[in-house]
This record gives sequence, C-alpha cells and structure tokens, in this order.
Amino acid sequence: MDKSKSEILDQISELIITGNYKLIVEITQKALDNDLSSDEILNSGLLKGMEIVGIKFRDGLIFLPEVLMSARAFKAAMNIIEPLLIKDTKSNKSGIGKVLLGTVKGDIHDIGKNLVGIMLKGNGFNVVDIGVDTSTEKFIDAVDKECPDIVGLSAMLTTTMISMQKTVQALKEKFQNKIIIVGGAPVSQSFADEIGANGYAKNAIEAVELCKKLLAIKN
Ligand code: B1M
Repeated sequence: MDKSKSEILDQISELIITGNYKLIVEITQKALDNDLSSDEILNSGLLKGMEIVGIKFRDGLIFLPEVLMSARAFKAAMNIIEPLLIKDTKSNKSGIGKVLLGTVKGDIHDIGKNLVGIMLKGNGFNVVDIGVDTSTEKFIDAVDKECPDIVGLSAMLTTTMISMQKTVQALKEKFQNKIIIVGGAPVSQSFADEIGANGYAKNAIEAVELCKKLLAIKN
C-alpha cells in the first residue's frame, strides 16, 4: 500500500481515538476517493482506532464521554461505508435465511452487533435488529412475530453475560428447535457451550460463516 493511503487510514484511526465525528466523514470519503476499499477503511482504520480507544479506556487514560464521542465518530464513518460493505460482499443469493439480532438486557453496546448485521445482509441474509438492552420477553415476542431461522445475541460486558444466559435458556425452552448464536468481546465458545447456544462467533465474518453452516445443517 502506498504511503498516502496508509496515512489516510492512520488519520481515520486517529479521528476515532479523538472522537472527531465531523472530520471523519470527510476523511472517510477522501479514503474512498483514493481507492481504499470499505474493507480496508473498516479494518485498518475504524476498528484499529476503536481497539486503541478500548485500551485507553481500560487503562484510565480516557473516560466515558470520550468513548461516546469515539462511538459517534465510528457510526458517522459507518454510515458512509455501510452500503459499500453490503455491495462488496453481496452474494447472488438473497433471503438465504432470516436472522434476528439483539444486544442483551443491561447492555447498550451496539457497534459490534450492527457490524454483524451489515455483514449478514451483505451475504444475503434478511436481518431483523431489535436493538440494545433487550429483555428476554422482547426477544421471545420478536421471535414469535418474526419467525427467524437464527437468533443472535450480543453481549459486551462480563456483567451482562448472565442476561445472555437467561435469555438463551428461555428461548431454548419456548422454541425447542430455534438456532441460537452468541457473540461479543467477553463471550467464548466454552461459554456458548455452557449456556446451550448452538454456536459462537468471534467476529462479524465468523458470524456469517457460522450462520451459513448452521442453516446448511438444519436444511
Ligand atoms: Co464500553 N466497555 N462500557 N462503551 N466499550 C467495553 C466493552 C470495555 C471492554 C472497555 C474496557 O474496559 N476496555 C468494558 C467492558 C469490561 C468488561 O465487562 N469486561 C466496557 C465498560 C466497562 C463499559 C461501561 C460499564 C462503562 C461505565 O459506564 N463505567 C458502560 C456500560 C454501558 C452499558 O452497556 N450498560 C460502557 C459504555 C460504552 C459506550 C456507550 C460509551 C460505548 C458504546 C457505544 C455503542 O456501542 N453504541 C462503549 C464502547 C465504544 C466500548 C469499547 C471501547 C468499544 C466497543 C466496540 O464498539 N468495539 C469497548 C472496548 C473493547 O471492546 N475493546 C468497551 C468495536 C466493535 C466492532 O467490536 O463490539 O467487540 P465488538 O464486536 C465484534 C465482536 O465482539 C463480535 O463481532 C463484532 C464485529 O467484529 N460480536 C459478535 C459482537 N456481537 C456479536 C454477536 C454475534 C457474533 C459476533 O452473534 C450474534
């Protein structure tokens, strides 16, 4: 990659870290105009920046208002690249399955869940997103109404892993054959196994592969 392209990506990371939700719109557009792909912008710009935000927050170098600004900047840039991410990955098939997504009760993190939704859409899945801080009852009602093939739960806090467990158990009791997948930073394959989920994905790309695999087994 030439120097000017990597400089633009570094600038995008920096704008995430500083939470500059206005300038990032301009620079993300500049990145596209300079032939950087939506994938490169996401992985080597936005996610790289957000990883540093997480480390600085953990180490007490920045505080919640700064993290909120970073999240706002992330979403502003995503608004620009989302249609391209969907187009870049769009398969010929559409409607290959329906996935209902939500972040569990007590948890308002949604950037990762949204990214999972975007990648699933890009790969031909119909996605119904029921948002954040989602109670077990809301998941159950939505599954009743939407009849998805797969239900996906996201949790980003160790404290909300318990909500995930409760909701998975309730969904399993009410809908015996429903496929349930889980993900989020503190979640692991062993936790997924422990709570009776059908699958775990580490990131959005793995979530797409997992959904395809689980649907193929079902059909
Ligand atoms: Co919060 N936060 N946060 N935060 N936040 C974390 C998660 C934390 C790790 C930061 C840290 O300490 N280093 C820490 C959790 C510690 C822990 O529990 N172990 C933390 C904390 C403590 C908190 C608060 C409690 C802080 C406070 O109030 N004192 C608070 C909780 C609020 C609540 O939910 N009740 C809080 C609040 C916030 C903001 C609102 C400011 C903001 C969220 C904004 C938003 O989402 N709209 C925020 C942010 C931005 C973060 C960090 C910095 C970044 C998260 C993110 O968006 N990453 C985060 C640090 C970190 O994770 N390193 C942190 C980018 C995103 C693309 O990645 O979300 O991991 P991620 O998603 C990935 C995978 O996890 C996976 O695929 C995604 C895409 O590849 N995945 C799935 C996610 N869901 C999936 C579902 C699937 C499959 C895969 O299937 C269904």
